[in-house]
Amino acid sequence: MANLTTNPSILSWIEDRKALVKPEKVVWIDGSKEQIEQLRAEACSTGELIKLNQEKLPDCYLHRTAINDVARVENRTLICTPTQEEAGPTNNWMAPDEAYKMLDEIAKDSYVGRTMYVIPYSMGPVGSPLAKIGVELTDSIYVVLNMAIMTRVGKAVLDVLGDSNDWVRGFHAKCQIDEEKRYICQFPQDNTIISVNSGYGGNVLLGKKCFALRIASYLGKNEGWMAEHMLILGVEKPDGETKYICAAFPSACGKTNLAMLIPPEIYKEKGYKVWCVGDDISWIRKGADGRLYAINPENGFFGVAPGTNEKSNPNALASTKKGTIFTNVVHNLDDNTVWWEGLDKNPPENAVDWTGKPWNGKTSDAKGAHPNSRFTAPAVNCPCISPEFENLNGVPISAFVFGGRRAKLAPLVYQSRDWNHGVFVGSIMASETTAAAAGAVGVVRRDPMAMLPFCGYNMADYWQHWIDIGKTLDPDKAPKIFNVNWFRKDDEGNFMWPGFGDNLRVLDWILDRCDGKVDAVETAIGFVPKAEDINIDGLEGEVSRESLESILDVDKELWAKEAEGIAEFYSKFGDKLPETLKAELETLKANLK
Ligand code: OXD
Ligand code: MN
Repeated sequence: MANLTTNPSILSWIEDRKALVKPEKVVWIDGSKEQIEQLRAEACSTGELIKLNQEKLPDCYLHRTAINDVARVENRTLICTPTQEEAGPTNNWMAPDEAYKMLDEIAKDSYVGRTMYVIPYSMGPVGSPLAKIGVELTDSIYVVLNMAIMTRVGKAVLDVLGDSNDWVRGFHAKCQIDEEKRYICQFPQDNTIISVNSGYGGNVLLGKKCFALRIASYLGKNEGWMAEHMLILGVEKPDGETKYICAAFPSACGKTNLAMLIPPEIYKEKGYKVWCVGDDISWIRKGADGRLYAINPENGFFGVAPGTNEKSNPNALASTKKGTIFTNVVHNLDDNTVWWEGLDKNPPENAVDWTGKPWNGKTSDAKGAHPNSRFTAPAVNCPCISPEFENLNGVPISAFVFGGRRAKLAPLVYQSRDWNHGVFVGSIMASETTAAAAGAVGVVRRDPMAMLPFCGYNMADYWQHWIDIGKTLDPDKAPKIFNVNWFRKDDEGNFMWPGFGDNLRVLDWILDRCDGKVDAVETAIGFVPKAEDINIDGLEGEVSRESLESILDVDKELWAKEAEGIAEFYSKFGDKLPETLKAELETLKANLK
């Protein structure tokens, strides 16, 4: 097949990889429907994909990964920088020379008898000044078809790149799917990602976490922009004006649900609408007017299936009805569709579980879908996809929202005093572990800006970058920074806030604060709403004024303990910890006295 480009840096890199892995042939992904269709057919012929009921789920397919290959592997994800200090205390590190040598030995000859697919892709709308280009080499059709949903692929991308060397190299080899030799390596200084021995999404769709967060965060530091683990949503008010919010949450805190939320009835009646620009990643840059603008670099949703249903997230569910690849869910043999725990109360009896074994949902105690089973769905399918989704310049951001799962400590919402205090609020983000993940439940895991596994360089330098970006912004134009906690519990262990669509009530207060339309109470940790300013009309029986007051309170004793935990976490960073954050911690401690 003819090369799709004459770009010398791409061609020489492909030659270099070919010499190492020795593919039988090379196929360039041109982005055409015909080629995608032909690859789907080929994957079905080998069993890599199963074609689902084309009447109920047009262009939808099912894939099962190896049983030992079902999630991102943080302990085998390495940042390969010349010194360990550049990677910092929160990343796994290996020196680049050593890592390249190890990876070359693992990947050597691994494509023998196989095809090398060359995927040119754009993160962000093709041609956007905020977009970046990558090329991923892979021996997996599953990867090609997922990348074709999650990113913009094909010839148009290469035409934009021309002969430039400004692109990210991504090399993936399935090898033997050997857990002991599985590595996901980022080389920030070389714009390079190498992933071996996995076939699972987060490890192998190299545009997502590897490029759009780990490599991009490093590029952003050097080029004066930001790559963040944040959803982007627009809230359209009854007057027709839409304001945009970027929000960061650790996993299992409902990011996709918030990004696509359905307004409560009383808000719908007033004319509020919520628009989804992105559910996972934001790339953010200062615009000509001095405000920060964000794009979603992705083109699809790689969402967790279990728990997604008509109530929790009808927009996500609707997004999966065509052109979607399901991974590790239940295959319903009666009508050749899919099912997962939490979809409905009607599990199929004649089915196959995620491991490929016969499964009866009525009699089996074992789960049919893997807890981390996924859908890869095109963003355009989403009923509330923002009309600005393809806007080359992104959307202007009014507020940054951080959040975590804290049963007692953090109030429903609070606002930072200013930008630097907001950076502090992001840096102390933490979430209590849930039963969904292995290990103890209720243990606090620090996850600054939800970037713990995704920051491509020293987290202390990343915080300094946030502080430096703030210095370039006029305070009137800088997004205001907030923290939310949907997960406060009463002494009996019941959630005190309904969450889901009702979270719009909190976003509404946040946007009113941005507009200077509503007052707040200054506390030791920042500005907290007056209970009467959170609209609870229509929540009768769920939230009383008193319980709202109690989820807005700031318990100084608990916060004093928290301050000790923050100091301990900060101590990991030694001298690198920005002075600004040290000072913010001292201010917090003083405020609590
Ligand atoms: C994801 C994650 O899959 O954050 O988005 O793990
Ligand atoms: Mn994520």
